Amino acid sequence: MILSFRWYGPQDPIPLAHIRQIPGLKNIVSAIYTVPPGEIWPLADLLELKTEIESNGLKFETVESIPVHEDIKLGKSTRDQLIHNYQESIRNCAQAGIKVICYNFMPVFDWTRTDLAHPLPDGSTTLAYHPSSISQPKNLPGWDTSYSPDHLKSLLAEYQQIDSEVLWKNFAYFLNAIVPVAEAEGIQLALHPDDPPWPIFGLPRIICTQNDLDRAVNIINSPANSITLCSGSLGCNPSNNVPQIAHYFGSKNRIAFAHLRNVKNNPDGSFHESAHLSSEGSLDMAAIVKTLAETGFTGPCRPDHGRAIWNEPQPRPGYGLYDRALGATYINGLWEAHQLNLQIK
Ligand code: DNO
Repeated sequence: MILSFRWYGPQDPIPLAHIRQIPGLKNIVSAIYTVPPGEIWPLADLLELKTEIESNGLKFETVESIPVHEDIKLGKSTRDQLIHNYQESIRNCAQAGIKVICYNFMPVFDWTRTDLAHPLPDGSTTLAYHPSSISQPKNLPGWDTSYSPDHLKSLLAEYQQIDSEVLWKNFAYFLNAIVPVAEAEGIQLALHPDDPPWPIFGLPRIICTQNDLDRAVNIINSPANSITLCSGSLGCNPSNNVPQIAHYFGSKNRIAFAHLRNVKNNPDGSFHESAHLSSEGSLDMAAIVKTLAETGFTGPCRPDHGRAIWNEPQPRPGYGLYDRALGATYINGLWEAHQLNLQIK
């Protein structure tokens, strides 16, 4: 496991020098945020980012995410040019030393919450989701892509024609074009599950369960076609057994990237993102890390969203330094314990 941390590039208020002070932290997960979705990520931009990260004593080997243009998901005639551009971005990433590229196939919206500052009893705030408050589509500040109200309206109208099987078909078309390129370039693509893992605003969501992930990795049976094990995204549906999912894909060697965070699920279908510690939420984080250790996971792993604590300003909700750093040290502890355990066995 390579302990990693997401950083939003030079515009991120968190200095790389501070991230480096997290014990055991070696790698940065980042992206080119200045290029619109669908366009080629220039090699020069990737190299510039890499140089900045390396000059702070860290490595840049994981990209999260190269956004997939909506025309690809919609299967429009423009998709071939856009897929060609995606292939070029993969090639440029490989030239810059990237080994893992995370991406998702969620129509229009990336991760979605209804409350960005849900108060917890300890005085911290966190991201939360309540089914009854999910009415109006809104762009969230943490997303890599956001749309103007008019663009959003026309996109939602276009998706009226797309059901989940059409989306699967368009996804397979995309994978068939990009996986061979990734494979040739020595890159692992890491499909991120949908968050939350159910349809929202009447839009289909197809990467929600172990079966969905399995269908995806079987479209092309190659380690280049792997997944991101995101405990929080999968875990907010209590019927997803995250340790079991980790075991299933870990044993097949198809987990290229791990996002570790905890969620507290409530009987009414609402959830909030708790502190990483198992006892704070609904997920058995120790079991998840143990499974990754036992199945020989060697890829990048990052703490995911954190709460807002110690009055830290969070221009990007969930992506402050303090609570994610606590999450990182917790992951370190779990990992060390399991490594020790494996040696003793
Ligand atoms: C949430 C993240 C997601 C993730 C993308 C991957 O904070 O885990 O935004 O980056 O869905 O493509």
